[in-house]
Amino acid sequence: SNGITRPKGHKVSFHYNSQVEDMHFGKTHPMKPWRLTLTKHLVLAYGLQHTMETHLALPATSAQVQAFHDPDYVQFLSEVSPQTFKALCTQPRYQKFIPAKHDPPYDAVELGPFNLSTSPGADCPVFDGMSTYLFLYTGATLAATNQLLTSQSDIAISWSGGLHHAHKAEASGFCYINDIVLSILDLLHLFPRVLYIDIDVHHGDGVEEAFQRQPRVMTLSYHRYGPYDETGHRFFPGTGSLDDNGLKGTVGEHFALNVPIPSGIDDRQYKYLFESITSRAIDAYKPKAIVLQCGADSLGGDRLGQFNINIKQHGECVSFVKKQGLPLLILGGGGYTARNVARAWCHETALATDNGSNLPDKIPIDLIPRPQAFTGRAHGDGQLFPKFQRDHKNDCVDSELEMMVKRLEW
Ligand code: VJV
Ligand code: CA
Ligand code: ZN
Repeated sequence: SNGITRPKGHKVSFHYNSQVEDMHFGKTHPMKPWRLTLTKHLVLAYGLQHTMETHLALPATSAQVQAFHDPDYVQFLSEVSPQTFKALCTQPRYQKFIPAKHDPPYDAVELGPFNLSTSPGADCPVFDGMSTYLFLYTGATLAATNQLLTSQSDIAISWSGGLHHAHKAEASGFCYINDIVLSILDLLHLFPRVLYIDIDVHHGDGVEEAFQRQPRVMTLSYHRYGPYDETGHRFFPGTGSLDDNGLKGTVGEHFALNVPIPSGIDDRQYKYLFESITSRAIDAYKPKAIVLQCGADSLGGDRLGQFNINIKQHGECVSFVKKQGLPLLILGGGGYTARNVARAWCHETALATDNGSNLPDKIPIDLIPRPQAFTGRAHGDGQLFPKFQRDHKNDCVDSELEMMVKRLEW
C-alpha cells in the first residue's frame, strides 16, 4: 500500500534477536547495540518485513563457536560476566592467556585473559549479559548462513553480526566471537570459493588472518590506513597495507587483497576504487558465494571513522555486489553514529529487497512505532547531514588511487 513491494526472482531473509539491544558495553563506549533497535524500527516502519522472511535468531552453541575459536576461550566466554570475571581469571586453565605485560596505551586498562577487561576504558569490556549477546549475534549470522547453504534464501541479512577483528583465542576491537569466520567455514562445506568483502572503515584483520593459508577464501578489505600518529599508533588495527596479500610461501598467498585508503575519501573516489577493484577480483576469482561486511563507520560523520562517504554510495556497494547474482550474506559491523547506522542499514535492507527507491523521506505516519525516534530519510539522497558529511580532511589523491587500482590488476 505504501509502494513497498516483494523482490522479483530472489528471496531475502532477515536474522535477528531483539535481546541483543539491551546490552551496554559501558557508559561512553562507542559500540552501542541500541543502534540495532533503531535499525529494526526503521525497517519495520517502512514495512520491509513484508518483503522478506524474518527469522528470530537462537544462540549459537559452544560446539559451533569452537569450529574456529579455542575451546578454552569459548568456555570462558560462555561463563563470563562482571560477577564471574575475577574468579574465572584465577582458574589454572586460563593462566596462559593472561598477558605478562603490555605496551602503552594498552597499559591504561588492566587486561585479563583473551584481551578482556573490566576497566571502563577497555575496547573489549566484560559487561552484563555479554555471553547472551555474543552467542546471539553469532547464532543470527549462522542461521543466515544456513539459509544460503540450503538455498532457502538468495540473500540473508544479519545486522548484529560482522565482527571482523576477533581472533582464535582473543577478543579485539569490540569483537569477541568472529561470526564471519564461522560463517565462511560453513559456506566452504558447499561452495568451492568464497569471496569476503569488507567496507567497514577498519581492516578486516581477523577474517584475513583466519584464511591467510586458504586459497578457497579470498578476503578483500577497504579501510582507513595511514602513517603513525603522535602517539606512535596507526589507525586501528594498523594492518592491511597494499603489500599484505596472504601468508607468503603458502597456497593462501595472493588470496588476500587490501585497499588502504587515506582519510576523507569522497563518494566519487570510493565508487571508483570499490567498483574497479571488486569487479576485477570477482572476474579473476569467480567466487560461488559472497559475504559482505557492511560496517557503517565508513560513513561521513561517524564517531570513529574518517571517511566522507554518504549513505547512497555505501548502499551502491551493496547493490554492486548484489548485481553479481551470487548467494549473498549481508552483515553489519562497525558504525558509531547510531542514527546514521540505522539509516544506512535500513536503506540497504531495502536495496536487498529491490525497494531501494521506494522509501519516502518521511515514514508513513501510521507505521511509526515510536514517532519521536525517527525523522525518516532512510534512503539517502546524497545530501544527508551536510554539516556532518564532509568534515574529514580529504587526503585522497586521484592519481594515487588510480595507481592502486593498476597495482591490483592481475
Ligand atoms: O585504537 C584502539 C586501541 C587502543 C587501546 C585501547 N583504547 C581504549 C583505545 C586505543 C589502541 N582501538 C580502537 C578499536 C576500534 C574497533 C573498531 C571495530 C569495528 O568497527 O571495526 C568492528 C565492529 C578504538 N578506536 C576508538 C576506541 N577504540 C575507543 C574505545 C573506547 C572508548 C573510546 C574510543 C572504549 C571505552 C570507552 N571509550 C569508554
Ligand atoms: Ca574494511
Ligand atoms: Zn570498524
